[in-house]
Amino acid sequence: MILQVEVLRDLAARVLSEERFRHTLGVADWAEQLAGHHGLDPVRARCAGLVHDLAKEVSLNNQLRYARRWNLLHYPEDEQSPYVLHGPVAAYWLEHYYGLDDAEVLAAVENHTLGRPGMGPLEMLIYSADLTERDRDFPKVDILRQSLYDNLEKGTLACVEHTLIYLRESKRPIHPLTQLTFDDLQRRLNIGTGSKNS
Ligand code: DGI
Ligand code: FE
Ligand code: FE
Repeated sequence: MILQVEVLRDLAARVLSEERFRHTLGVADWAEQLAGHHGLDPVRARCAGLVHDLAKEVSLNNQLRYARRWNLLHYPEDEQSPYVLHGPVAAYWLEHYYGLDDAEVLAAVENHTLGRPGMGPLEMLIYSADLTERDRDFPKVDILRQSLYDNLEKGTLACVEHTLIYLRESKRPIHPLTQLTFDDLQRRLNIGTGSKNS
């Protein structure tokens, strides 16, 4: 499949509820805008935004079934919190059933919920745009938006930190990848600053 905005938009419109599609357009617009600002490819950013939640409305049972069949389970937490699986399931689906062959877009879809250590710019962009698109409304969201505009890496670190705090406060289990992503971004940002923590 060629990376074509119209095709992916139609696919998302067909698969998703109205509400989820609206969120999807919010992520696509914001990711595209941030990409342009930071010198990244806006078309890839828009495409990844359009399909990031493609598997979100598949029942959790079926997500688990697909994840088992396609060997997408890597941590015990994946089965304990199966709502973290919709990114990997969507990426597998897009690659193997729709022939999407853009590795960066696939990785951005795969890792948009938990991140991973060593995230590339498009992965950071989609992870962060997902949390801060125009319909998201929580006290710190404008600070996160500004931070992402100023510096994508620092802004993403702030987004992961926000997720960690939210999970702790709501007493939900923290997936190891979320913590690893946070540690990795912190370490990367410390390199070259002379910090003794690096
Ligand atoms: O699919 P969206 O709702 O647009 O957003 P998302 O893909 O970021 O999923 C958000 C959900 O994922 C939200 O309920 C919090 C959850 N989540 C993110 N990181 C972790 C997590 N849940 C657990 N248990 N552990 C995590 O580390
Ligand atoms: Fe999602
Ligand atoms: Fe989303």
